Amino acid sequence: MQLKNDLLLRTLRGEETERTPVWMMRQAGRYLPEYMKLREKYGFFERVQTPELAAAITIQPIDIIDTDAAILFSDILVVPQAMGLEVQLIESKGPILPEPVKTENDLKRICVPDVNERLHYVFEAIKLTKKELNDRVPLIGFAGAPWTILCYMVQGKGSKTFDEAKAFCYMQPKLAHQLLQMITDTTIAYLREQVKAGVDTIQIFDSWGGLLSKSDFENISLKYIRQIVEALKEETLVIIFAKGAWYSLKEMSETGAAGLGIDWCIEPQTARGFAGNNISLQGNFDPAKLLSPIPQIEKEVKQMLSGFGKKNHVANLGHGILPNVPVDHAKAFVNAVKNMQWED
Ligand code: 1CP
Repeated sequence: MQLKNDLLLRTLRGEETERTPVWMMRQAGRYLPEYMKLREKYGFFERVQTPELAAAITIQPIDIIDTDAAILFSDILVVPQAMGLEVQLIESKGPILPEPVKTENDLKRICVPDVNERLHYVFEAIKLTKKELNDRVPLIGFAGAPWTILCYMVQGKGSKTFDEAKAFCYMQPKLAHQLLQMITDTTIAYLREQVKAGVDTIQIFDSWGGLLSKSDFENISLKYIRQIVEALKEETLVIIFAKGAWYSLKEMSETGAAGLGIDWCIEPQTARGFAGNNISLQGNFDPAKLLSPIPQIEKEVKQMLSGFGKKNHVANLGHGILPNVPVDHAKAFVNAVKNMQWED
């Protein structure tokens, strides 16, 4: 079936489009009252593992905010869960992995699973979402980058620095690379099945990539992201979002990815200079700026779009939307992108 709105896919292919496509990272989530209603009734993993609930939550922002793409409601932590680690989600506190990986013995507790056995609910949610979206907009699948997944598997919880995860990589490099390779192999199989189930494009979230120096990012993160892109680039369009890792945009642009996400700490022109002209850039509105008055949002969206130019840009935030953003501010952001008047 032909998508009614394929602006995102055409932009990622490098084609010229009528206007800039727009979606928001974490657009299915806590700032939406409709999400909060389901959150009161069902636990986090119940929402993730029940295809009907995951599909309904995925489609909420399409109905309410009218973004140009849907992103599957799931979480990057379903991968460590499928590999054999317990993952809990504590309300308003975030994820906890009570038995993190610290030693060689711990590594024996985890495996590269059969994704069809352990993550079938994701593929069912994708099929159902595609059906219910009825070709309105493309569906984005995703996974965490191996380094970001290792952060949680080793640290056992969220962190500002992920110092224990870093120490694990620096002090036990052989073990760290074994773990990174296991995550990579699982992720490749997982994303392949997402594509088979019907996602139109995929994003790799390396939320903690920017915590590493350039050389560590290359060795611990990009090396594995490259394997994932290599394995999938013939089958789908791949977006890499490595938050804060602006210093490696050039190297990321050479992986075969179709798009690169950037955050608000780099200017569009500077990012373009690093990434070259043959790739789309995605971003980079400061999520906290959605808290400012609507006229201010509208003004800054115009500035952002002018900075990126008409072609090869997917408008987005520079990281996930915050839970305290008013819904009409999120709408104003999306509408400002849609209503952009270019002066030729
Ligand atoms: O209702 C709740 O309180 C749960 C909050 C929540 C939500 C809505 C979590 C727990 N995960 C999600 C969904 C989610 N997670 C999506 C859905 C699709 C979307 O609308 O975008 C996606 C893409 C993710 C990906 C994810 N999970 C990332 C990468 C993106 C990012 O924001 O950097 C990360 C780092 C996670 C881990 C995670 N899961 C949940 C939380 C609160 C966190 C972050 C924990 C931390 O701060 O370390």
